[in-house]
Amino acid sequence: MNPVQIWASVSFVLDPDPCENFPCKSGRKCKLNEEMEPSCLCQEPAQCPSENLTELEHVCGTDNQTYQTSCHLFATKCHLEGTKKGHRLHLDYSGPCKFIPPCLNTELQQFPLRMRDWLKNILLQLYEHDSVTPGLLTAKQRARVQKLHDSERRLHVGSHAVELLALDFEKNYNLYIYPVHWQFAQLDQHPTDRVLTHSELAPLRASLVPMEHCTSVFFRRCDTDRDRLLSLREWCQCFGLKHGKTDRSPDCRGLALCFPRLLARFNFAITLIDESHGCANTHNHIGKRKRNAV
Ligand SMILES: [Ca+2]
Ligand SMILES: [Ca+2]
Repeated sequence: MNPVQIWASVSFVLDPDPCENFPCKSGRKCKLNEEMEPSCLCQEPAQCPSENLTELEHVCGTDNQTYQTSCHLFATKCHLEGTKKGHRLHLDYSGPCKFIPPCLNTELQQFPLRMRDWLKNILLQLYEHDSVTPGLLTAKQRARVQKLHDSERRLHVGSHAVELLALDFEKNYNLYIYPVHWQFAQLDQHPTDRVLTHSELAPLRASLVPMEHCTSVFFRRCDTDRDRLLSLREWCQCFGLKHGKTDRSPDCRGLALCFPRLLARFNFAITLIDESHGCANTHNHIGKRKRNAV
């Protein structure tokens, strides 16, 4: 190799791709212009991965159209930028579009009861997996969940009538505080400011809507000041936590990566946590859905 070749190969090593550390919003890809400067341009939907897809990767848009993947949806949205249609197009929920039945008032009242219990069970599952594969929880989180895990009073995982869930919340109120705060912290990461934007809430909402038809109405009602943001206070009030218990700092950790793969139904829970993100795969049958509970 002559000196010029050596210089050229060294330069190549020293000059990383400018696009490498140039993040783009969903639906856009980094491209270099003639001056070799990076910028984010709309991705072509046809260039999104489209082989070996399963229904799990399909998403339903707010235009009630099924898109092969979220990449296809956001690429389409990007190309519609500046139009009313583009402004209104969002990811509504995971999976192909389907009929979502209206949420009855009785169902809406029961929703937080079942969701609180589900959050508690998700944390307990993480705790058990963390005992086998450490790293899922921080030491502080582990200490908090251990109290919950070791509590003799706690309602064990199972299929419970809403009346029992309500009674348990009254009796063991303190056991539900941390799971509610923990879930908020998982979502509040872009940025971590004690407020959830539509896109921060999306991983939870999009996964739950196809299985829990009250999800959208529930979160819409939580936003009591109607500023399209969910503050920690609104979140806690929505889950029935008392005033004065909503200012404790949630214990935050980067488990958000796991979250988009987490699918669950409150009374018949399945969690799928992608191993590629450093989490374990979990399948847990929490209990059959009680027909009289919905
Ligand atoms: Ca936030
Ligand atoms: Ca609000």
